[in-house]
Amino acid sequence: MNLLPQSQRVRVGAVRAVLAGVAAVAGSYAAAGFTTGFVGAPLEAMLSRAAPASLVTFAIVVLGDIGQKLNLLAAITLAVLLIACLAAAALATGWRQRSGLVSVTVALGLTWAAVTLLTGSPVLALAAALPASAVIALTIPGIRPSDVDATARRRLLTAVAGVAGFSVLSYVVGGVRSRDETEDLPLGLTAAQHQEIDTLLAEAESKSLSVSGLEPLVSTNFYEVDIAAVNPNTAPENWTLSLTGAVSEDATFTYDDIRALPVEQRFITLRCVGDSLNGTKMDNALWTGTPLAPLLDEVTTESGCECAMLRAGDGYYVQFPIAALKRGFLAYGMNGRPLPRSHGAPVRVLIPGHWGEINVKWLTEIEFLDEAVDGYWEERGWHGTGPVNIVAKLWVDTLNDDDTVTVAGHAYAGLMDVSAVEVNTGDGWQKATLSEPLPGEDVWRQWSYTYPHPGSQHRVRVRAITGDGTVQANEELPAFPNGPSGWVSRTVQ
Ligand SMILES: Nc1nc2c(c(=O)[nH]1)N[C@H]1C(S)=C(S)[C@@H](COP(=O)(O)O)O[C@H]1N2
Ligand SMILES: [Mo]
Repeated sequence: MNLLPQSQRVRVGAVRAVLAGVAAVAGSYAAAGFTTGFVGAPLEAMLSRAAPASLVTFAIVVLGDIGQKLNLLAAITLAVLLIACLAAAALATGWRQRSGLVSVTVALGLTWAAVTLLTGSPVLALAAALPASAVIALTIPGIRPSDVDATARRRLLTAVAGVAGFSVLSYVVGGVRSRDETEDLPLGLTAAQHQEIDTLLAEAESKSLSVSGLEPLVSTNFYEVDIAAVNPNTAPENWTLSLTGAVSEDATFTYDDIRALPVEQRFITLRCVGDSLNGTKMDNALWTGTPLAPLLDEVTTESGCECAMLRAGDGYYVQFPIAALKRGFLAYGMNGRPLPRSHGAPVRVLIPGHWGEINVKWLTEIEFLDEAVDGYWEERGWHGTGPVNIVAKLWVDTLNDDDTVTVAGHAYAGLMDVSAVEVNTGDGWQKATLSEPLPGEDVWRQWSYTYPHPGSQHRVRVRAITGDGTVQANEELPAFPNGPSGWVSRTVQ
C-alpha cells in the first residue's frame, strides 16, 4: 500500500516490530508486576534451567546476584525479540494482503497467543498484546508519496517516544504491583502467641552483642537464593501440599489444615552451600509454623531409598533422606509477620542443621522415592543436601579510641552447637566472647574479641569449636561443590 522502496520498507518494518516488542513487554510488566504472569518470568526460568551446570556455578560463585540480573536482562531481551518476530510476521502478512488492519489484527492475535502460552495467563496476556498491536496501528505508513519520507519518519519518531514513555510508566506501575501483599496480611495468631513472639524477639535483641556494625542475632536483611528471578505468588487459599509417590495412599493438605496444627516458634539459622567462606549468605530468623512429622505420619511410606523429592511452585526440586525430613518444620511466619513471598510464601520447610538448599520454599509436594534421583543443584554438581560446615565469620573490625581493636562476627555449626570461637592475632589462639545462646537446636551465635593494636598491620584468624570439641576445618576449599571450608582471616591495618 505504501510506496516505500523495498529496503526501506524492511527497515521501517523492523523498527515497528521492535517497538511492538518493547511495548508488549512493558505492558505485561505494568499489568503483572514481577510475578509469574510477566512474560519475562517463564523465559528467565527457561534460560536458567537450560544453562549448562558450569555456567550456573560460575554465575553463583563468581558473579553472585549479578548473574541472576544478567539472566533476567537476557530473558527480557528474548521476550522483546520474540514478540518483535511475531509483529514482523504480522506486518508481512498485512503487506501481502495490502491491509494495515490485517497487520494490526494478526499482531494482536499472535502476541496474545504467545504470551498466554508462556505465562498461562490469558487475561494478563492482553496487557502485552494490546500495546503491541497499538504500536502497529499507530505507525501504519500513509499512502501518499509525500508521506514516504517526512510523515513516515515523524510517525516513527513519535512512536519511539511514545513507547519510551509507555515503558517508563509501566516500570513504575509494575513496580507497585510487584509489592509483596503477603506482608500486609495479619499472621492470624492469638494474642498469647504474638506475646510469645515479641518476648523471643526481645530476647534475641537483648542477647545480641553491642558491637557497632555487627548484625543482630535476628537478621535485619535475610539473604535470598532463588533458581528463578521471579518468585511464585500463590495465595494461601490456592496452596496445597501433597504427599505422593511410594506411599500407601496420596495425602493432600490445605493451608487451613496446616494452620489448624499446633503453633510453634523456632529460631533457625540458614546458610547456603554456595556462600563464600566469609560471605553473608547466612542468616537467622524466628519462624512460626508446625512440625512436619505428624503430617508424614498420616501416610505409610514404602520408599526403597528412604528418601524423598521435595518440589516447589517455582519448579525447584531437591532429594534427601526421610530421616532429615522427619525433623522438618513447616513455616508460614517469619519474625512475627506472614512468611514473605521472597522466602517461600505461603509455606516453606526448614530442615535443622542442613545447608539452605533443602529448606524448600513455596513447597507443594513431597514425593517418596524408590530410588534416589538428583535434585536441582545436585544435577549441577553441588553436594548440598547434607549438614552444614562449621564456620566463624569475621564481619566487623573496628579500631577503638583507646587504641584497641574489636573484631566480631557470627559462628554457626548447625546441630552441633558452637561452644567457643577462638581468635589468633599473632600470638596464639584466644577465646572470644560469645553471645548467650538463643533457644533452639539450630541457631548461630555472635562472637567478639578486643585486643590492643600491636602497632602495625597484622593478620587476624578466627575459628569455631563445637560442643564435642570439633575444631572448624583448616583446609581451604571453595564453595563448590561441598560448601566452603577453612579459617577466615583478615588483615587489620
Ligand atoms: N523453591 C525453592 N526453594 C529453595 C530455593 C529455590 O531456589 N527455590 N533455594 C534454596 C537455597 S539454595 C537456599 S540457600 C535457601 C535460601 O532460603 P532464603 O532465600 O529464604 O534465604 O532456599 C532454598 N530453597
Ligand atoms: Mo543455597
